[in-house]
Amino acid sequence: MKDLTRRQFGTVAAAAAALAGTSLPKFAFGQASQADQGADHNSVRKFPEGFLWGCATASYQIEGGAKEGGRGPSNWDIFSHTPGKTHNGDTGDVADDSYHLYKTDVQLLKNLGVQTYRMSLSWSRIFPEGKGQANAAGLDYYNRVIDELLANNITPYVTLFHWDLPAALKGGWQSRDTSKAFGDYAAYVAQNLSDRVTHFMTTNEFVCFTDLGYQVGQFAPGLKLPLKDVCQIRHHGILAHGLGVQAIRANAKGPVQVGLAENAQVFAPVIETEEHIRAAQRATRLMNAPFLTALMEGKYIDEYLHQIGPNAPKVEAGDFAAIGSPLDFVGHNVYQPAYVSAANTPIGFTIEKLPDSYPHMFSPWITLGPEAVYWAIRNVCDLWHPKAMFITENGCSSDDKLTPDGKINDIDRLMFLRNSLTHLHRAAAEGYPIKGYFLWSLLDNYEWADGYSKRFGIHYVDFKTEKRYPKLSAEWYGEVIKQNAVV
Ligand code: PNW
Repeated sequence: MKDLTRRQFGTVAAAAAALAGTSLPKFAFGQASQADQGADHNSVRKFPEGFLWGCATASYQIEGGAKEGGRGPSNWDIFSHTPGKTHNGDTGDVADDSYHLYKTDVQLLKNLGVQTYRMSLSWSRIFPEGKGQANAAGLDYYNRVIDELLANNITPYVTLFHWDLPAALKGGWQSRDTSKAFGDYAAYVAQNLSDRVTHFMTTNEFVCFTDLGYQVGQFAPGLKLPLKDVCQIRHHGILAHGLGVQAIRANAKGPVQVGLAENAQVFAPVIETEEHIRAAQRATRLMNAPFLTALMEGKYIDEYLHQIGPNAPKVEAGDFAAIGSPLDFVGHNVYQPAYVSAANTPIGFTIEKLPDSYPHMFSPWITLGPEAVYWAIRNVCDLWHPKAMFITENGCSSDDKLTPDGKINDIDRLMFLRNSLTHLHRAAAEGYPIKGYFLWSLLDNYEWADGYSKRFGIHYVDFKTEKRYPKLSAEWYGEVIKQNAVV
């Protein structure tokens, strides 16, 4: 190799690659591979028996049918129809048209071989006004979807709130009444679906529908309120979750498993040594204080209250009894880590700034760091010992191009997912109670403020014809599921 320049080596590698498609003799390099000696390469990459594989989606991102079946408008209908709020003015009016094409989508799931499917309900389809009179046609749509899943041996995992809030609820999450309305909605869903649905998630990603909606303004309703309001809004978010957990348990027709899907910030130690591992743990607890930490500990920790000072929310008696309700599982959405090192400061850690050269996927915020999956599980388990965990979302956008023969070779997504699963496998192998994995997403869909410009699916969707095409990553995921192993 010494005498080869890099450029020459590249040429040699390219020539080898060109030859690889032809019939190079097996022992070209003079060695029998382990496979030839009968080794099972996948045995060390196998997941525990019964590990659940699934895909995830969300109502506003895939359904369309915005005005059909008596659905009331949501905050996202209003936000996406407001000029300048979303890429290209894109809306979820039609999206993947899963409102009509749900049977096609269930077949895609079936072809993958998944055991589970994480979907969300549009609250304003079921309660067009957010509360009061329920809309039978809205519930019926979900009855049809759920029955279709069950008929195909796929277990639905249902999220009650994935950001599409009924527009009729005055003040949105600024109002404590919205948390109460959520509890009533959860009760109704449990009464009507729990004969067939046994796994529920209350809310998806608190920070996205509170801070990003009401402080940053990037998501619906697009406000930029001061911190005091934001702290109150965060409180209403976690209160809704707590009231939802209580309502589901009180109204379920049989045994149910209740959790949530949360995107707690994931902290990985810069180097895997005791001091940095402890720093990552401290960061996990402190940086997620308004949300997951509050749920798991049934209180706002002192450090958070100290940090927000006079902006602390008004908390009523009984709030934390609901918020701290024990959960059957913690669902964790994972996209990227932050790296943490130990520091001799009162908080005891430093969050490292990423160099400009740090790589990312097609969405710039998805910086690469597959060990996030492992540390998400380990930090939460070591801190709070949940009974079970799921990765409720993991995936990435890719600049997918449909070739004339209908193929999408999303090698970068495959790289991202395969590495994520390697770290998921580590968590399972070390005995953490990780029970399943939901890939985000089954389909390209409405990516919120990014509109249709970012594709996260393992099936490509032609948004003009609504035709679905499996990408290379779908073929790969099917193989993962078949072998129950990282492939
Ligand atoms: C999650 N960020 O959202 C959501 O649960 C999905 O609905 C969404 O499509 C998916 O991830 C991919 O974006 C996030 O900017 C959106 O940090 C943005 C961020 C995080 C999560």
